[in-house]
Amino acid sequence: MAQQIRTFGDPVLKTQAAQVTDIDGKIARLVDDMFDTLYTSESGIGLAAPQIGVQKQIFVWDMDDQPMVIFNPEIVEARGEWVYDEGCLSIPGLYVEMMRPNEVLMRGVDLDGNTIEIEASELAGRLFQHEIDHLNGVLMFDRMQPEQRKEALAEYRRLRDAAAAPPPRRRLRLS
Ligand code: QAP
Ligand code: CO
Repeated sequence: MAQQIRTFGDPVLKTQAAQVTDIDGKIARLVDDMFDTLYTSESGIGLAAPQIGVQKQIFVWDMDDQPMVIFNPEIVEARGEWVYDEGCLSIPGLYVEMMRPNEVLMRGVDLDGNTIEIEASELAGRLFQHEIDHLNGVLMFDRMQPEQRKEALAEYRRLRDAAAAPPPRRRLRLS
């Protein structure tokens, strides 16, 4: 079942997620919920367990109609630099140019419990770094310089408040 996506300000997004020790039926159902939530979202390509309130080291992604999941992921090598307009389902509407390493090597565990390594650059490399940040309680704001953070926070608050505002009142008069 699709779960509610936790947004910036929710304390769960700032916590360190715990390692997954056994991949049982309960974990499989959680992964299903994460995919349901990802596919129910508008244009999401990656989702980490803390974003649905679960403090476990899991993230799912789907960049080209290929559902993927990884447990206990870590970046073991990173090189280069790449600037990208990064977004996050937990910070809806905000996209911020961020510099991060371009090419990464990610190591983790798949659904069968096997250790896997995935090499990626550009969009996929960015996704892996972004989602692993979630598992460590790190959000985009935490990676910004003070100036950029101030500006981005102000912009996000504007977006959020505008989205939460009640619709304008309209009255229909008898003619
Ligand atoms: C993480 O991000 C990511 O603001 C996944 O209104 C970041 O799926 C992957 C989204 C950078 C690659 C590069 C964001 C959807 C989705 C929003 C997402 C929004 C609707 C973000
Ligand atoms: Co995110």
